[in-house]
Amino acid sequence: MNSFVMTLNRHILEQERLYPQATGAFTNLLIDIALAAKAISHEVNKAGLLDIFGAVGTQNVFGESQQKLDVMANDAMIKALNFSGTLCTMASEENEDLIPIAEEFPKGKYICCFDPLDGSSNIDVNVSIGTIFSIFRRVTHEDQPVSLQDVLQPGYSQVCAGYVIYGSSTMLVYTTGAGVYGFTLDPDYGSFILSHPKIKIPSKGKIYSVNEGNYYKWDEGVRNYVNWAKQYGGPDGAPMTGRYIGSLVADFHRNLLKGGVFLYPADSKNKNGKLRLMYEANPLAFIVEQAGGKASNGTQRILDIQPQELHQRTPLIIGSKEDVEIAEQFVQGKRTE
Ligand code: AHM
Ligand code: MG
Repeated sequence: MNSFVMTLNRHILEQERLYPQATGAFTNLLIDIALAAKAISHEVNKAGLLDIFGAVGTQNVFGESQQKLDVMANDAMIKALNFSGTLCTMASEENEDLIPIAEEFPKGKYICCFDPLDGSSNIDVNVSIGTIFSIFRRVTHEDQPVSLQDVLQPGYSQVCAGYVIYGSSTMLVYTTGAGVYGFTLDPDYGSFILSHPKIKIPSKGKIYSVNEGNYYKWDEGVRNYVNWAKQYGGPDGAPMTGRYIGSLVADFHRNLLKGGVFLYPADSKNKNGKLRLMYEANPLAFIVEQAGGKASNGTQRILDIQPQELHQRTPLIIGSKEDVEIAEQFVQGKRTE
């Protein structure tokens, strides 16, 4: 490998050196998340073999019991984060309550919220899925027992957020508030290599991404926006292009690089939308803002929402700045066409 290759570890170290008071704890935390991501990536790549080597719940040819991938991904994250010695607690989309750090490990001042395997309903059909994470610093004193108050912080307090996409290659994208950086996993070396420095989302895109099967359950404002987007929303008043994978990380990643808007609005069935504030909306909102984009629930900036509960849902409109602003106008009834 040539010495100019910027690996994720080097990049994190370099960023941390910008802060003389840094202790290295944060570096360890991100390195451990990357380690879990590699383990998950490895398992995701083998997912199709489950049908050949045995179904979930049975043993494989080596006598090992098969685990559902989302359970495996959750375990991998919990194990890696326990070990890092940098957290005081963690929260996963898969666990109802906060996950304490195991007795035997040292504790730190950070909190990590994560969705271990988002879009897992897509595993069976070989569609890209992802892991999303969000990191906060605790607000109570380190001598106190950690509480829910430490976790329920608005998104603007995040110190880091990122996601891993298990796609045609595996990529890790993260921000610490100083720009967005994307790394591609080199399967030969097992290293994440900087492939997308300083990612910026175009200020206006031509892609709209939404589950239109919900059309008749939406409010009029959302319907008006989507009707407008498919007629006039693109460059020079041309129609926008529809793209919907149904896997948030994949839909978001495409829009981040190409521009456009992703919506999961509230509907008559899901009054607060479907996606989770702490595990999905907040981390992606931090990333999109760092890339020059926007994220809103229709009336409020996602990062300003004060969470009330761990698994709170929120409507989400996220992507290119102009596209999100136009969608907000429709949702708020300020525009109908
Ligand atoms: P999950 O966390 O249970 O995997 O659900 C989240 C997923 C997102 O990846 C995706 O954006 C959304 O659900 C798709 O929902 P729908 O199938 O209703 O369009
Ligand atoms: Mg999810």
